[in-house]
Amino acid sequence: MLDNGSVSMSLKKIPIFFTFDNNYVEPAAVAFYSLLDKAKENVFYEMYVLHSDIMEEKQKFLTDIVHKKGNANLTFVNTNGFLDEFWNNGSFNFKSSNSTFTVDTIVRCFGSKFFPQYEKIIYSDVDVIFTDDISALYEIDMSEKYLAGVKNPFSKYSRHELSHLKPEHYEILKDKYIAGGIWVMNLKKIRDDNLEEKMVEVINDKTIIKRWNDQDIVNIACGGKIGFIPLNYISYPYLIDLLQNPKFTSDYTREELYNSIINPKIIHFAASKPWNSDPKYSNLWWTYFYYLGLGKTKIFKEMPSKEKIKYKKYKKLFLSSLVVVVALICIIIFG
Ligand SMILES: [Mn+2]
Repeated sequence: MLDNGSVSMSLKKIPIFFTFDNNYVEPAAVAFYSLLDKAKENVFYEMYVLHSDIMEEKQKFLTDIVHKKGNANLTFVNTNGFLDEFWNNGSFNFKSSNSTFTVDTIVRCFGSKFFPQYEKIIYSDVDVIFTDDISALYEIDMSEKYLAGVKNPFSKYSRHELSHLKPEHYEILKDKYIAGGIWVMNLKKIRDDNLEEKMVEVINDKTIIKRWNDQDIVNIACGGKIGFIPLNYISYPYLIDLLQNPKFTSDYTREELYNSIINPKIIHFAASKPWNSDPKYSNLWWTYFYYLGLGKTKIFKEMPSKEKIKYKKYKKLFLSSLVVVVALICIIIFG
């Protein structure tokens, strides 16, 4: 029977995967809920988590959140042992100022190994809040490209960001280096050209410094066969402050930079996280956190609380005033 003139919208099934460890389950819950909450009505996500240690009860907890929204499936894929042969070869940068890199960080480069059923997939970090539907990502033209991502808006301004690259890699990547956070992966082309082998070569090559780990691996291996997605798919909370600096330059136009803040699709807490610092949009993140009834876990315990950060500031101020006072007393006494 005809549906009386109403156009039935066909359901768009979109595969998307995430990689994180047991400590990141709570941030992942915020990310998952916001993704599904902002999804258009005709979008259904096939969600996957590649992991090595997420506990059963936490898997159930995330699955319940996804089922409550009803517009997605969630599957956990255990990756234990996958990277054993080269994980401890010392070529990774395990710590940055705000985050720790785990085996799960590198696994995300190898989506093609875990999802033979797909020709294309979206990858996303979980230190994010989705603030809009992102299904248009799945439609972008990927021909001749291995990966599409957001071009790093800071590499022109902070030249040291790419200073670790070998000259031959820098030459190819200086205008093309994509950030982590959100990627569209052309799994078919990655498999057809055996990019996986190239990535393993990059990992094993001790002369290649992997300062940004997963990002360096894919950027170097792809050799510039990369597509770009708009900057509002990674709205950086601290970009607005940088824009106030007259010396700030970027490959993006002023309009694109501001648009990424005014119309964000994904807010990415790439540097400071709401749980260890107080970046912009932290309130929105904590609102999701409390709404979902999330509890504190290891990452929250290890990170300094807001109070401790404030206390540290005052301690510094106190100590520097003390030095000044002592210096003044010395000048008075000893002339
Ligand atoms: Mn991130």
